Amino acid sequence: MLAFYNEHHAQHAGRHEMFRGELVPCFEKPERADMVAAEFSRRGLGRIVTPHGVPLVSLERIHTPRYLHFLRNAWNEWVALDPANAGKDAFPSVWPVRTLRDDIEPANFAARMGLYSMDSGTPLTAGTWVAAKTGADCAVNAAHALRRGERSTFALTRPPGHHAGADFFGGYCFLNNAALAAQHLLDDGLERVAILDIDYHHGNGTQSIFYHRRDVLFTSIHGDPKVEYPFFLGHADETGTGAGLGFNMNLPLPHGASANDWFMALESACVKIASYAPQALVVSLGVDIFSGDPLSKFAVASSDFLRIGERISYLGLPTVFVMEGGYAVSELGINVVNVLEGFETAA
Ligand code: SP5
Ligand code: ZN
Repeated sequence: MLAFYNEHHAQHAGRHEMFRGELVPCFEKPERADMVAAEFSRRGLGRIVTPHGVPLVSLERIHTPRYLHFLRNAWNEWVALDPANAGKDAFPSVWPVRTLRDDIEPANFAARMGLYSMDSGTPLTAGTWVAAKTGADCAVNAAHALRRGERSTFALTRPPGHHAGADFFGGYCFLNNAALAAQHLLDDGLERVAILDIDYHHGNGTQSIFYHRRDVLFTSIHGDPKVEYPFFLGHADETGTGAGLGFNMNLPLPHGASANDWFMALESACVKIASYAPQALVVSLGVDIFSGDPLSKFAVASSDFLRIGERISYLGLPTVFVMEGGYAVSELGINVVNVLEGFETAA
């Protein structure tokens, strides 16, 4: 399996995130990718290569130009407000919720932070743009390599991507790597691509990007949004709209769901994917479903991740794995690479 990795991910290193009225250390940190790269190499699963930089027009296939413009310049604007800001992470504090207008872009920086975000748990830092862009490069390169004949590829990226929408960041995500990979596969000639999102949190950004489309099937297994982040999307009755009706499947599970509950949901997702007959699969590979994860409440064991990879492999599809969440850092490499090894062994 060919893996794409860029050391610039480490330039996105938030100091803190907002949680229950306090700033706590970020869960989403550079060591995460280092752990996965080390384990991938240790098991000899394949080569790790540096991606080529993709043009901004590739990102504009998924993200709006005004959002990309904002993201690229946000840190400079933040520091321009006050040179002392260079030592602090930037957070949003005001949002255009129902009844407020989001069609006029404010001049004020804090207002634009709110316009282009969904939560206060996602710090924007000096290196955020570079890290997110080189991460997106990994995802697009991984999709491209699949079209050149690889059976499976791995975008070893952070920050993650599946909460990011066409024009907003949040949930530690800035650019939607899985959506960019899926779109690249379509732009390179495929007609139907399926996405399987196994991160503990619903991939609200990915769902929203493809909700009205039938050329991408989105399937997701996640904590029930009645009790879990991102709270405002991910219910079972969200099945797509317009031409996209029937091409979105959510499988929410309650807190405390067992590995068996989870594998039953995976079976439903795989049946749906097989019936769609896609030409390729993109897996949003979050391993925060792990029993030891500090953010989540499912009970999937490290050894179960091998079985997850096996089941995905039986779909028999060219597959791009894109790294998402997973915050039990010392087990992160083992859990992610177990999925990849299970896939490769069954292939
Ligand atoms: C990609 C991804 O997995 N994003 C997850 C974003 C979750 N943000 C909400 C975090 C809530 C923090 N809860 C702290 C619990 C400490 N015991
Ligand atoms: Zn997650």
